[in-house]
Amino acid sequence: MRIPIIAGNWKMFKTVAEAKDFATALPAIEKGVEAVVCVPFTALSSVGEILSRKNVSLGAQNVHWEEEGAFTGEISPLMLKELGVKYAIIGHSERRAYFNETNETVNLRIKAALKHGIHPIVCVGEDLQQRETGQTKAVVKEQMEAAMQGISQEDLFKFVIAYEPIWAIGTGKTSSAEDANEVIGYIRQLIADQFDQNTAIQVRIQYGGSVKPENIAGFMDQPDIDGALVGGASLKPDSFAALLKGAR
Ligand code: G2H
Repeated sequence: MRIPIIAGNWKMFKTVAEAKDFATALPAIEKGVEAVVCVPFTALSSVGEILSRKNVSLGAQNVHWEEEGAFTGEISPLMLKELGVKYAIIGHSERRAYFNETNETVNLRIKAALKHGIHPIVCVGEDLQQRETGQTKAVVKEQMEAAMQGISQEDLFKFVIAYEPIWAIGTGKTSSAEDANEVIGYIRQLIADQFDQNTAIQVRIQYGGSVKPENIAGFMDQPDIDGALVGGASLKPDSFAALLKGAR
């Protein structure tokens, strides 16, 4: 039985004061769905406790693979752990596109997160040109195989995968729920190929890309979709609460 998981990805939005306002205004989350908010690093220490009182887990948007060192501008898994971070988004398409994130560094970051008890939310997905030229499955296969490189079955259970077609991110365009389910079913097959069917049916896989309260139910109705990674619509407490309601 996979518990649905809705993760907000605030990206580079909200000052500490705004993050606290959000956390304070959010109603307590009822059972039946797991809620996560991945906030900017600056807000982690101020909102973690307020969110935990509302049954919402704290997430980060990236993590480096070393515990410390001369890596200006990066954040270490030790630092995140100290602040109570439970999840970290790894390999978001914006990191891949603008900050030279590769399948190899994604794998390194995943391993570092797991070593420190942080659950990776691993993002995969194709761009528009890849979709239009029929490469969706090949792209996702390469990303998934690299992400799972050297990962034990026990650690794979700690993964959350987010399938985010890049052309649907922040554009208002969504993949149809059926198309998203087909790719997510394929991701499950890739996990089965690497491990086994029993492992594949236990891993939670989200859809991401312009998810909002009005369309969440359609995705959640699909058999292979276990939740959503949500950007824009996670920024307001009432909208985030509505997403959680729609996912139960
Ligand atoms: C995809 C998503 C969150 P949005 O990036 O990861 O953002 O919901 O704004 O499309």
